[in-house]
Amino acid sequence: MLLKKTLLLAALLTPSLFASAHDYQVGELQIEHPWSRAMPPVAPTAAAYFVVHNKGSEADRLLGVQTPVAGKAELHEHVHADGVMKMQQVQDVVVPAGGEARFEPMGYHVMLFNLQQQAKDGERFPLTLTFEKAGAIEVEVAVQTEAPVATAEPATQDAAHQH
Ligand SMILES: [Cu+2]
Repeated sequence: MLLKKTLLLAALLTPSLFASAHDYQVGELQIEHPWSRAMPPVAPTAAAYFVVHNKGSEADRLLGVQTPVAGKAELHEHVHADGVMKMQQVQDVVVPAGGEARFEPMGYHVMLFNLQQQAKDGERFPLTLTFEKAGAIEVEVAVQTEAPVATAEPATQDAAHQH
């Protein structure tokens, strides 16, 4: 009886506790665990995050993003201006040779506007990333309530802004 209960509990908890990391490969680039924080149904926008690793010897650039679930998708960064945090659009984001570009809370992010509807925890939606050299790749963005462990705590706010 107790065993049954334990197994059921484990089954219920598994999806959120061990949300599987997923990643994608395009050319020399690896896109690690695209995710988005679950938002209230009425929220007009959402943000998507991931890490792009570049194993190549040349820098690449993320030029743009597209998704069928939003009317508009932009590349954004957070900046300090007069002691206030705000975000603004950027035209592209460099992925240095042998390095990475991190899209994470309080840093670079993909901003989604005019959502047809908010995705729920556990759902996924497609996002196409277009790179200057590696080309385009469609990834699935996992919607979750918590930030993945790797990106949950940027060392400090300042460190998160040294892009
Ligand atoms: Cu933004």
